[in-house]
Amino acid sequence: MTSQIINAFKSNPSHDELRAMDRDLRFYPSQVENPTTLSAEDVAAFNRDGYLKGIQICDEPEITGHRAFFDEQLAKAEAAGLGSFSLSSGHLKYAKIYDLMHHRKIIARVSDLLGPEIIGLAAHYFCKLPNDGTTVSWHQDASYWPLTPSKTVTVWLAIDAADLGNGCMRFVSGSHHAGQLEFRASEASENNVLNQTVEDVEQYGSLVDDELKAGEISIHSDLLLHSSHYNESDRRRCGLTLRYCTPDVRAVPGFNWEKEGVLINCSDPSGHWGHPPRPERDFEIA
Ligand SMILES: O=C(O)CCC(=O)C(=O)O
Repeated sequence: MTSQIINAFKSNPSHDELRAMDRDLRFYPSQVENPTTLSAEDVAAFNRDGYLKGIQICDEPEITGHRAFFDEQLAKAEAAGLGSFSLSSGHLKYAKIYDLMHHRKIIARVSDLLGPEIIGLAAHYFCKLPNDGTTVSWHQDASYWPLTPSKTVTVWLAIDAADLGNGCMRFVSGSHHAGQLEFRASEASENNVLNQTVEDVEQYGSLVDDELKAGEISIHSDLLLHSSHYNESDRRRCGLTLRYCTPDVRAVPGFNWEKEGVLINCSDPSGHWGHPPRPERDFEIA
């Protein structure tokens, strides 16, 4: 079974390409003064710690529907010989994920951090099967992405409940203030589904477990150090990552990331973002 990630348009830069890129990778605190759904304390906590967690978005019937949808897509991916991490660029392939990216309650929270005008950038399932041995090594998202400046947040929607036993995410609180950190190529023994590893992360802050009930989200800054350990349980751990940035962010040419950005509550006079439409029919895995 391959863990190949199937994007729509974009490609992922190599470590050398990333190191050669001129990007502004420093934390831009949220400037939102009158949040509507988060509290002013939540916004201050996000600026201080780099994350928020335990925000309920979907009730039981709603998340059960999203889980059933994922079950179906996972079965098709597995039948095609693909792994549980392969379902990427989901907002361009499935109307259900495009609609989730536009979910009223999610957009309200993200707008309380980024401001009312946002770009829906990416949607990717991170699904650890029971005891599947995969990990996600310590990293900063901004390090991987050909984007500048670093004004992107990730919403991680728990499709299944996530806890320490099945490999929930862990954060290093406050590490987003440290700027971009040196990383090395991950070793095969790490079983990392990605490919960067930052060492000695405890020096940047205290570790926090991102335990979530199904239907809850966490939101983290693209500069926050995070990871997740093996799923040592007999329960699946699936989360849908939804990435959002402000419209002034630019995708570095050559990797087509701009083609996947959807305008949400904004126009784009510069024509930078591709603004792909809501998919009319579901993507068929070949
Ligand atoms: O789901 C995980 O374990 C890691 C997800 C992650 O690295 C991310 O959302 O950036």
